[in-house]
Amino acid sequence: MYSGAAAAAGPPRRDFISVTLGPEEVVGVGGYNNSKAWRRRSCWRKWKQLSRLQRSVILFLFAFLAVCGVISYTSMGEAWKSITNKSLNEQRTEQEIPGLKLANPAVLPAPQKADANHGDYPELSLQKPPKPPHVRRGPSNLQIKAPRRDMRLKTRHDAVRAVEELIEADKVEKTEKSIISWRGAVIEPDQSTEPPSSKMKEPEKPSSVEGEDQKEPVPINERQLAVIEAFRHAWKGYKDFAWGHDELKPLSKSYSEWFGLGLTLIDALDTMWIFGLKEEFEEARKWVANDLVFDKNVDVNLFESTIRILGGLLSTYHLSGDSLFLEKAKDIGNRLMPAFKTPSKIPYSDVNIGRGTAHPPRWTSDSTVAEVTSIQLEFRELSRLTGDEKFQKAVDEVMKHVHTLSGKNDGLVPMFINTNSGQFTHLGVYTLGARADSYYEYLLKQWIQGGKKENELLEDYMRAIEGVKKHLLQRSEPKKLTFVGELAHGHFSAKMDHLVCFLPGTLALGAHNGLAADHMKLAEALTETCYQMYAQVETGLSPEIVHFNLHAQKGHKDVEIKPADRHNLLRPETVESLFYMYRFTGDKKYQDWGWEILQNFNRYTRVPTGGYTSINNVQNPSNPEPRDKMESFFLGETLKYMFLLFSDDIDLINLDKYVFNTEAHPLPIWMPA
Ligand code: DMJ
Repeated sequence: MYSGAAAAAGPPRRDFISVTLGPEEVVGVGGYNNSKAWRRRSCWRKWKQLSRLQRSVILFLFAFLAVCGVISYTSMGEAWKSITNKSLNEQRTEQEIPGLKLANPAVLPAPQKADANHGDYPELSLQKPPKPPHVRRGPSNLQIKAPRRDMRLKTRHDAVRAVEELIEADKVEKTEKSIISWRGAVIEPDQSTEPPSSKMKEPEKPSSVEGEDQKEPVPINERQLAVIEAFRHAWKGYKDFAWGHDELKPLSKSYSEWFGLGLTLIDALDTMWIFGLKEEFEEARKWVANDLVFDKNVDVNLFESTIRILGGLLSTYHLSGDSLFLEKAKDIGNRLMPAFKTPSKIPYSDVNIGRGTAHPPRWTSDSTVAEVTSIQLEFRELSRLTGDEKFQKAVDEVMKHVHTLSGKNDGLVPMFINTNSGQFTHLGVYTLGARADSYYEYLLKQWIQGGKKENELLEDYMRAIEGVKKHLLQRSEPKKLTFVGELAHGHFSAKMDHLVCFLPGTLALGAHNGLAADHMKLAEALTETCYQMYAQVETGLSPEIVHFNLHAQKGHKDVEIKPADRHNLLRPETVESLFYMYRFTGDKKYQDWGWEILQNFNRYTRVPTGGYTSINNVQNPSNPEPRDKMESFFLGETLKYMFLLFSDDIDLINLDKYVFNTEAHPLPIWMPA
């Protein structure tokens, strides 16, 4: 049939004829017909009545509008996506850590440091940093998933199950495409930090915070879970019996006070962040916000409070982006400044942070060389963050002064320095152990922190390592272990503190940063030695000090231990070096050695009711004689380095972006612009 309306319009042109057959057309005949088909036909007719030109114009307009529509839809979609993502992220972070806002990445040009020495040191030619051969260049991300809150691992089996659960949960999250971690200890490539300039007006931003650009989380493995379990056990003891105090006494279920500043809690903050222990972190944060008061009439040791408290607060600020920690860091930093008011500008060892007075120890006007030269990373970073140059000025002056001092022996320094004269005292004794150790560590680390420009620091470091090689290295019998002894007025002693075991890690870090390749060889040999300081002992735990045998004797091992030296304080240095060595070589033996050490800590130092304890006798497995004290560095350093050692994620505190202070608190490297 044909349409009546078409007929009324006059004789249809041939091409106007349109015939549509179907039931709705039958229904519509003769009455009001608003059917789709009818409307379609009527429009078609009108269309056909238009001239060719009119039709072309209309078609062109339609096409134009369609193109515009497609373009604006795409860009609106993008904008909407980013708005919703952003607010989602913010909501989540707010829910997870109340009061914690995502901070902005710091992307600022890096001005030249005013006093940077750009002189040439031909003997210090840098090699290209070697690439870690093993570790897949994984997601540049620190966001391993936070373990479940209710996770209480009792057995190895539990640990395995927990890993499986994590992997399962990971899969679910991936499919939901809603991965957001509450932690974000990572510096994005474009989030460079800058060194303090001579102007230093604007306060700096934290180096690392969670961005919107989430990357794949790396699952925590079984050994890492075992470290988390150990941490939780230690934390339980601290929480139950020593909350807010300096150190746990796990056997007497009480605490000891050193400065009365919650030392363990502050030292452990960034460890909890890195481990993903959100609940514990939040609780500790509350304590910092409400109970941590520095306005106290108390004497604190400048070095210890700098590396543990100032360092801990600064790194926690960087990892979390929470300004509370920066405020507290500024407060303690200012209160420590009176220490530098000495005739020589070499700081006193002790400061009363309430009264603003400082003094040397009662028996001497000397300070320890390691102490006055191992506060620089923290004070320099405080200047960079606050824009107040006084902190950096004070500590730089110490380094410059020590650089020029006589009394060194091929770069090796004595152990004491006088705060009046500014001269070294007790000349002639050289060690890489107590009272000198971190001087060497901070030479290299400041150089790295400052973007490898301060050549005096590098020069002093390289000379010192040459000094170590020349005066302090020997090999033991029977295993021919390379060790670092001591020199006293020309006499070599085969004594080595456990503290010296920081050195292989530092050497490896230097080699990674382009320094001599033979430093890495030495690092490998010394790491083996430090491991043997554990392996050759009955409990598998190192004593505080060992003496190496220089001559082979039947039935004697390399390591000898004197009764006064056979305690173990849960120290970190060997595990620290294992961590660096694994990061840079990928050799799994370092992880296995660390695993053995963790198991021995669990076997001999773990207190069932919570916490770990130092022990008096590493040679007696049936009675290691617990000392009833858990040092804060067990949580701040030892367990943190264990966790990092067992990780295959090189971006879990990336060593090209962070430098650890001597208490294992990571601080950002000042990237060039
Ligand atoms: C820590 O406080 C620091 O590592 C320091 O540099 C040396 N002593 C302890 C750990 O052994």
